[in-house]
Amino acid sequence: HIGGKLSDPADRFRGKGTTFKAKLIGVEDVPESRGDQMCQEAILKLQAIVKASGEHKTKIIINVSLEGLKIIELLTGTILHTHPVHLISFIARDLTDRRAFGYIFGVEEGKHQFFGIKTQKAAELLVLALRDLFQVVYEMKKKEMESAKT
Ligand code: I3P
Repeated sequence: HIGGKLSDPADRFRGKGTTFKAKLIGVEDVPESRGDQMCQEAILKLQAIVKASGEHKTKIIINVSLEGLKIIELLTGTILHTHPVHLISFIARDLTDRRAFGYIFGVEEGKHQFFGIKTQKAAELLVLALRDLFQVVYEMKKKEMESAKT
């Protein structure tokens, strides 16, 4: 807060945004756009599938910016998924694993996908960053609408 100037919560998400190290547990089609229990079941199922396969989860970088969420393969730098904020309908912590969470992405009308993620540190850090991002994007939209009115 140099010179008493308050930092803008949007700053963290501008430009390249902020990144988190994680692993992709898996992706699954789900019937609804939201629901805590549905997400908990989906993540447990994906964890079980990975475990049974004996394979390592893909290491990823999650980039969080005003553009939304990008899932980037750590080893190759390939962008595996791009998820704009307005198409993310739900975020759920995994109550059985402090390093896991998931979110629902709206692929198209009536088609929803659940992304299960295991973070390197506490999942809460990424979940809170996403909440902040949603708030920031909401405030920006609101300001845009207000200035369009006048
Ligand atoms: C690993 C261990 C790690 C896990 C890793 C497993 O099994 O469970 O905690 O990483 O997953 O292989 P082991 O102890 O038998 O070596 P995460 O905690 O990040 O899930 P991975 O192989 O999918 O990376």
